[in-house]
Amino acid sequence: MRILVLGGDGYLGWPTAMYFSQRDHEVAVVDNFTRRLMHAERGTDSLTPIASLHARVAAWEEVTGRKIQMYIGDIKDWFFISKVIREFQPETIVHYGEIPSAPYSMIDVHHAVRVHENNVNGTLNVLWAMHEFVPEAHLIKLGTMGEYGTPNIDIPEGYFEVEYRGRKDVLPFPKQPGSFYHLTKVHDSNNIMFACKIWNLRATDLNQGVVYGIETPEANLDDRLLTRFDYDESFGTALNRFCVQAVAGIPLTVFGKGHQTRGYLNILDTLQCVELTALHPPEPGRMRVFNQWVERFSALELARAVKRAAESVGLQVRIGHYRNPRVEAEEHYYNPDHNELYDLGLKPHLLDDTLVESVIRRVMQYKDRIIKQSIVPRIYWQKGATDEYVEIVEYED
Ligand code: NAD
Ligand code: USQ
Repeated sequence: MRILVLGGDGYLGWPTAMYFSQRDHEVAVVDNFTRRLMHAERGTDSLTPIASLHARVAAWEEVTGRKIQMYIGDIKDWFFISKVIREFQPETIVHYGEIPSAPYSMIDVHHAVRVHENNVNGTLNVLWAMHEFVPEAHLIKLGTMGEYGTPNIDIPEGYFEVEYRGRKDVLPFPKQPGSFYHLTKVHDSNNIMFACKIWNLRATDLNQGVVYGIETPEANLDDRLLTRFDYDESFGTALNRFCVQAVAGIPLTVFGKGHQTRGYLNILDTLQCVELTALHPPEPGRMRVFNQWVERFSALELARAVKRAAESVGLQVRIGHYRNPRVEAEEHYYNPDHNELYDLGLKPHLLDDTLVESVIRRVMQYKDRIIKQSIVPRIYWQKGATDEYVEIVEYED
């Protein structure tokens, strides 16, 4: 299959490109290094030392004899992305190429607008380019479980049957996202749904939970192939951050009571889910939706899991309850479906089996690279950007 990975220099995009390349697919990546530039803007960096995309692609060829094509440019630029899609003629487009951070989108108006322009306009370009140049292709779009928010009822996979005033219909499940970033994903979903309907396109919206982990079999072939691993206040997701905090001796930053619950998955399962989705394309004309997560944890449960795992390798860990910088429900019901990918054959990796060996030990390997001042959050949902750090309200122990 010819597979185009948008955002192929990113945390998930680079491992995905290698994964498909290793399985004999013809792979090309697109990136404009937005993520690297945002780190430069915030004074932060990946924990893992990541090689340039050019060096990674060269190392991949050296180690495996396989080629990954590169297109450097901006998905927001119609002339660039339409040319790439016209030339490469992908059968599958895996679209990771967006700004993925909720806190970054909440810094101020400029960041909120930037994230909207980047994500929503980029995806619109991809849809138009598919319509014009590859109408048979399958778009696999990375959305987020955060599109749904935390309603007080079960969450289906995209659609549900509803009865209202005596009439029934199957409708998109209501969305109540929790940041301007999450809102861009809702706007994308609506645009994709509309494009599928009017142009008979083929698309799967993967509502992914929070991803953790560093290692994949392909990245483990050579350290030049490692993917990025972020832990800072803008780009670090909860579990990855907690692991770095445990190693750095900083109290784990549980926000508020810590009962906010989300779906999580190992990066290995992201790769599996995207592959299963690619191998089983949907019929054209209706956007398919999968909820992509494996295990459900509250922030506090995650912190306790990290504490247990880190203490098993001799680290001392404290859990701090920080004043919550976000506006979010700290106590809520959370029961989303996730059967579709299991029905296609997903074999999940579980947190307790992978945490020490494939995450904490790797973090320990790079502990000298930890930038401590970028760990504790300063981005507030209510007040906008501030230089004050969020303080610890109490310790868990
Ligand atoms: P990432 O920032 O590491 O990767 C995104 C890549 O896209 C970056 O390399 C960036 O430079 C590139 N990019 C962004 N805008 C671009 C543009 N306009 N033109 C060209 N390249 C552009 O993020 P990630 O963690 O790998 O996430 C990938 C996707 O998965 C995102 O859409 C994110 O919203 C979604 N997602 C991630 C997670 C997670 O926990 N990591 C969970 C759910 C959904
Ligand atoms: N949290 C803490 N402490 C921290 C960081 C986070 O308690 O130090 C809490 C947050 O308040 C939140 C939960 O943990 O309730 C998850 O936060 P997160 O930063 O791990 O994840 P989030 O901001 O939701 O975003 C991440 C990715 C994003 C993806 C999303 C999936 O950055 O790209 O879309 O996870 S989901 O959460 O399912 O929407």
